[in-house]
Formats: sequence, structure tokens, C-alpha cells
Amino acid sequence: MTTLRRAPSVCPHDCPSTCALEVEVTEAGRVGRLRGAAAHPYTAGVICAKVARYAERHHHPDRLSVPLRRVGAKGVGRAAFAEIGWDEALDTIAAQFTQAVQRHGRETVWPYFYAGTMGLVQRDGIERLRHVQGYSGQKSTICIGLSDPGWMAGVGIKHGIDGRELDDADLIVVWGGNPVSTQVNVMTHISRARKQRGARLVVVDPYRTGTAEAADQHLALRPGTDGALACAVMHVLFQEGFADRAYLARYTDDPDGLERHLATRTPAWAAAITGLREEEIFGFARLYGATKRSFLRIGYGFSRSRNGAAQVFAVSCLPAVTGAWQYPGGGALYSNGGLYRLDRTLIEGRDRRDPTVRTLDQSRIGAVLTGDPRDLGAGPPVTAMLIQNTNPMVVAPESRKVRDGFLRADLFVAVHEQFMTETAAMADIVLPATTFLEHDDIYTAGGHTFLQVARAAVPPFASCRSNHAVICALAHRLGAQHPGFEMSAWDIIDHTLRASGYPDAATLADQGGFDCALPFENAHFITGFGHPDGRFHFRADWNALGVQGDRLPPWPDHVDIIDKADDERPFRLVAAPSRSFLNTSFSETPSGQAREGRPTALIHPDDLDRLGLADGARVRLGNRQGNVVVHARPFPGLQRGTVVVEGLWPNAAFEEGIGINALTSAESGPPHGGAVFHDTAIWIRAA
Ligand SMILES: Nc1nc2c(c(=O)[nH]1)N[C@H]1C(S)=C(S)[C@@H](COP(=O)(O)OP(=O)(O)OC[C@H]3O[C@@H](n4cnc5c(=O)[nH]c(N)nc54)[C@H](O)[C@@H]3O)O[C@H]1N2
Ligand SMILES: Nc1nc2c(c(=O)[nH]1)N[C@H]1C(S)=C(S)[C@@H](COP(=O)(O)OP(=O)(O)OC[C@H]3O[C@@H](n4cnc5c(=O)[nH]c(N)nc54)[C@H](O)[C@@H]3O)O[C@H]1N2
Ligand code: SF4
Ligand SMILES: [Mo]
Repeated sequence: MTTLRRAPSVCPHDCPSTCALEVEVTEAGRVGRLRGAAAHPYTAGVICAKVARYAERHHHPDRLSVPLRRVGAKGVGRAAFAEIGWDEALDTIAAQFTQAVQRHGRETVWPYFYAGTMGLVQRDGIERLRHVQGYSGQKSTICIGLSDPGWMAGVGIKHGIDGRELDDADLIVVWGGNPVSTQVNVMTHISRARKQRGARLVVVDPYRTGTAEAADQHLALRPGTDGALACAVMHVLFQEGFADRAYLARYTDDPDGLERHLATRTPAWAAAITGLREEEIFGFARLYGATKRSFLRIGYGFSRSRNGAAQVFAVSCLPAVTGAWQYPGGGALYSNGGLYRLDRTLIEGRDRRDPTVRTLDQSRIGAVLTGDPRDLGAGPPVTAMLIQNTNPMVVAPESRKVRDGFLRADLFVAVHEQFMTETAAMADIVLPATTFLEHDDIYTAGGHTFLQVARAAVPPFASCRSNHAVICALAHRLGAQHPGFEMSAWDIIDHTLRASGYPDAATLADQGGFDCALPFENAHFITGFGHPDGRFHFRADWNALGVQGDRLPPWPDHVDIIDKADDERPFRLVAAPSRSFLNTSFSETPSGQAREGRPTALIHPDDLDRLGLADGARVRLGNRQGNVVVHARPFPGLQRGTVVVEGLWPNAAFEEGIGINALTSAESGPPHGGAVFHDTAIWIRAA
């Protein structure tokens, strides 16, 4: 394979790292190996294995190449579809939408999307069509619905310290995240800190992940008990003189109230809740308290629980107690997504948004499609959908309801996809989509601070079209008018950058991005936290953050609203990501499938013995919502009573054709909704 050139690009996947890439393109226009851009200070030449092998996905024999119309049953797959032309496909969608609106009104159409690509133009352009047409809105809760308010409650603005400052830390605490699998670049910078400064790594996670294996201390608590651990740590910090009282007085709302509140939150109290030993909690608290340069890297995992927002809030209080924020490498990072001052009006058609139009909760798609009145309100049923960039048949909770909804005969569905996903297989019309290597886009990041622009590296495969092209073509057929429908993706990027006061698109592309990092004083909140009073809030105003605010207490605490184990369902399931799949993306690659094996339950050896089950046994995991069959593997790296099933495998990878989200609940967590993927009580039986 001769390499003709190396094209710069940006990883579009839903991963905080948003790596700057270098893509080998061969003479024949084929994609070769992908590498991390060495010059990018956060990517630093390192990317994950799955994207390094992106050619496997890009040139996959099953990639969709032409528009399709379903002629057979739903759920069968490619064999149930016939090829059609683009005009016929787009005309059909437009006609179906128009008919549906005539019958039920505009809110009957529900454009549905998420983060298959994180590029703003290709991901969010569907919002412009929605707003111009007055279709039902989407409340995007599936990923950040719980973590965002959890962070905002204390800090008041969505940013933290610069990810590069991991290099400057003496202690790194990875709390509720598994970066070895989910954002490998964090590990690059942790390695630097360990080599250069002898930094220590502590991981808080219910099971021994790859990240936990690399740690000096692993706190393997019960899922959903982080609030208790955080409170006990703060109790020790106050009691043993690690609280920075001058900092607290200057930068926080009510340190005395917090100290009083924590008086009963002892390590013994937390040990009973978390299942950790008291000494472990003391040990960690003293290490954290004694280290000024402590970098708390907050993941998403521990937010995916009914009490998830309260858990994130409780943990976010730690550096405010020690005053770690004042030091290089000290403080916390959840996401830097709020740094970017982009004017998104053109991309999303915000100028046309009608706030009186109803908004439906993304995570409750099963309830919405099966007509739950709590979701639909006084509005019409959803009878027409355009789905881009997401695979709800697998990724959304309460899979059985999701499937029942898609099976409705009176629901028209168009899916724009790169592969015949299980969602696409439920569609009436399927449209083939470009990959990020075939279209232009602009990217923000959560884990670093660069705004990046990428041009297409290769021409589109077969007749694939970008999301932007499809949205514009549909807009024209529907008579929807907005300047964004008349511009190229590149022009939208350029216009957006200029309107936001950033360098233009060509400059950004040529310079390898634009660093939006804040000065030290701002990133570390020396100039004040995000709330109007400039202080960190130990008393959360949950009512300001969502309609279910009443369900959460103001002080950081263990909030006992999780799906607790009981006699009938004695185990707690964590449905964590796998290393080789990214949500369901890459589950089609042979190398990913080979590495992950098969859907597997990690069960403590004592539990397995008690159940009378052997390594590799078929086991049925279930609760009132449903049950699935997987294979058991004895795993000592978790507490008894905790079970982990990694990976969003296709439903078809399970014996009975329904996957792990058959077990997870679509109950929306307070204060603002959000899916509770790691908060599930289950029973286990021999299958
Ligand atoms: N390889 C790979 N990379 C990915 C993804 C993927 O699926 N695969 N997904 C991408 C997406 S969309 C996102 S949002 C990010 C998410 O990445 P992360 O921030 O890492 O969050 P999660 O993946 O939800 O879960 C991470 C860890 O949280 C732990 N956890 C679960 N419940 C609890 C709890 O109650 N307390 C504590 N302390 N820990 C808990 C899980 O065991 C798991 O190891 O990763 C992105 N990157
Ligand atoms: N059990 C359990 N369930 C979970 C989670 C968990 O930890 N456990 N994590 C949750 C989280 S954090 C998230 S974010 C969601 C994510 O769920 P999704 O956003 O649905 O993520 P993917 O499954 O990767 O599906 C993205 C799809 O977009 C397609 N795609 C990629 N690029 C493009 C493009 O340019 N155009 C078009 N039209 N399509 C494109 C891909 O082929 C892929 O099928 O899953 C959630 N579900
Ligand atoms: S680490 Fe994340 S951003 Fe980087 S290449 Fe892999 S998936 Fe993409
Ligand atoms: Mo996510």
C-alpha cells in the first residue's frame, strides 16, 4: 500500500479526547492507518486502538452504499430492503412528514439524533430543520443529563482546569471513569506525571477496570454510594486539619454549615454504605488532604444513577474544601465543554425555535413511542421520525419498550446511517451516510480546550451523503427556509467562527486548531466560581437546575433513592462501556468483536459459588423489566453483590435477541432527567 499523503483530521466520536488525527490516504484513495497528531499538546501522538484501525470501519464490506426502502418485515436487516434512488428516498420522507403533519400537527414529527459524530454541523444541523418546521423538540439527556447539573450545582459553570495540567499534579484521582478504555489520552498525561513527579493515581470505581489496575489505590465501592465516600473524606479533611479555612472563607458559600452537616458523615458511616473499609477511606482522605496539587478527573460513570447528580455534586466539593484549586495541577475537571463561545444560531436555527413547541425526552424514547401520556402530554403521538447519528434500539434504556414502539405500524421512520444498525433495520427508509473522513466539520472538546476544524480527507464512498446534505435536501422538499439550508458545511463553519470572534475556518484548519484555554486565574476560579456570588456552593440549589429539584437535599450526601438490592433482586448491575466498542460504534469490526468475545457478566467468585455456577456458565440476569442470557466469568475485582456487563453489544449478540438495556430503567434521575444505566437491581439464575 503506497501512501500518497497524510491528511489532518479530528476524531468525531463521542469521547472527551477529540483527538487531532493524521490519516494515511493511499494512491487509490483508500484510508490507511490513523495516528494521533504529535504536534497537538493534548493528543500528543496517542490515540486509541479502535480509531487507529478506523480503516476497518470505513472500508467495511457492510457499509451502507445506497438508499433503501423496506419491503420486508421490520427488524430483519438488509435482506428486507430494496435499493432505491436518492430522489425517491427523499421524496418519500418529505411526503410522509407532510402527511403526518396534516393528520396530527407538527409535533407528531420527532427528529431524533445523538453523537455518532460530534461535529457540530453534521450533528446539530437536524435541529435547524426541527426548529424551522416546528417539530417536537428533543431533550438530550442520555449522556450528560445527570452529570451536568451535578457539576453546575457547586461550580456554577461548565469548565474545570486544563487537561494538560495532569502533567503538573502530584495526585490524580480518576473518579467514576475508566479512561484506559474511554479516553486513553488521560492516561498519557497521568504517565507523564508519574514519571516526572512521582504522582500517585487513585481510582474510584465499583470494579477493577484497566484504569484501576494501573492505580496505586483502587476504591472499589458499591455502585451509587459515591456521595457517602465523598462526605466521609470531607469529614476527615475537616477533622484532621486538611481543610483550607482561609480558602473556604473567601471562596465558598457556607463552610461552617458544611462542617456541621458532615459531623455525622464519618468513615464508619460511609464504610457501611460503600462496603469499603474504614482504613481505606481514612487513607485516601489523608492522601488527598496532604496533597495540594491534586487533580480530580471526574468521569460520567457515577452519574448514571438515580442519585447521580447528587454524587457528582458531592465529589465536586472536595477541592473546594482543601483549596486545591489554587495550585497548578490542582482542582477538578469534569468537562471543558462550556469554554467555547460559539454562536450556534446558524448551525441549529436557534433564531427559529418556538419555545411553546413540546420537547420529548431522548432517554424515554421507549415510553414516547409506546404513547406514555406522561411523555406525550396533551400533544399528538409521534408518527414520523428522522434518525441520524444514534442507535436507540440498543443504547436507550428499557429496550423492550423501544422495540415495541418501533414496531408500531402507524410510525414512519427514516434512518440515516453508515451501517444497517438494529435501529436502521426498523426503518421504512434507510439513507447511507458519509464518515467523518468524507465530510467537513468543526469540533469542540470536553477533555481539552481546542476548537478544531477538519476537511474531508477522501471523497464519499458510493452514493453516501453527509447529514448536512440530507438535512438541506429534505428542507428544500418540505419548503423549510433558512440561510443554513443554502450554505455548504464549510461556509457554515466559517460563518460561525467569524460570528463568534474566532479565526476563520481555513486558518483553524491550517493551524491545527485554536486553543480556547482560559488563563490560570480563570480556569482555577481564583477570579471566582460560576455563580453570581462568585463562590463555590456547598448548598445546592437543585430547583434552579431542574423540575425534579425537590427530590435532592441541598447538602452533599448519600441520597438513598437508588434501585437497591433486595431479596428478590440481590445484585446491582453496572452496564459499563467496553474498550473496543464506542457505544455501539465499532461493534461491527472483526477486531473489536474478537477482543471483546461475547456478552459476559463479571461476578464475584464467592457469589458464583453460592449460585452453584461455574466459569463460562450461561446465566440469566433479570428484573421486572426483562431478562437476558450472558456467560458468567469469576471476577474478584469487585464487591460481592456487584455485577458488571461491559459493552453495548448488538441485541442480536444475545441469545434471545435483546440486549443489556432490557434491564436498565428509563426512570429519569433528578433534578433534570437522565438515564440511570449503572443503577439496576437484578437477580441471577442458571440459564
Ligand atoms: N471504548 C469506549 N470509549 C468510550 C465509550 C465507549 O462506549 N467505549 N463511550 C463514550 C461516551 S459516550 C462517554 S459519555 C464516555 C464515558 O466514559 P466514562 O467517563 O469513563 O463513564 P462511563 O463509561 O459511563 O463509566 C466509567 C466507569 O464508571 C464506573 N461506575 C459505574 N457506576 C459507578 C458508581 O456508582 N460509582 C463510581 N465511582 N463509578 C461507577 C463504571 O464501572 C465504569 O468503569 O466514554 C466515551 N468513550
Ligand atoms: N447500558 C448502557 N447503555 C448506554 C451507555 C452505557 O454506559 N451503558 N452509555 C450511554 C451513552 S453515554 C451514550 S452517549 C449513548 C450513545 O449512544 P449513540 O449516540 O446511539 O452511540 P452509537 O451507538 O455509537 O451510535 C451512533 C451511530 O451513529 C452513526 N454515525 C456515525 N457518524 C455518523 C454520521 O456522520 N452520520 C450519520 N447519519 N450517522 C453517523 C454510527 O454508525 C452509529 O450507528 O449510549 C448510552 N447507552
Ligand atoms: S481516544 Fe477518543 S477521541 Fe481519541 S481517537 Fe479514540 S475515540 Fe477518538
Ligand atoms: Mo456518552
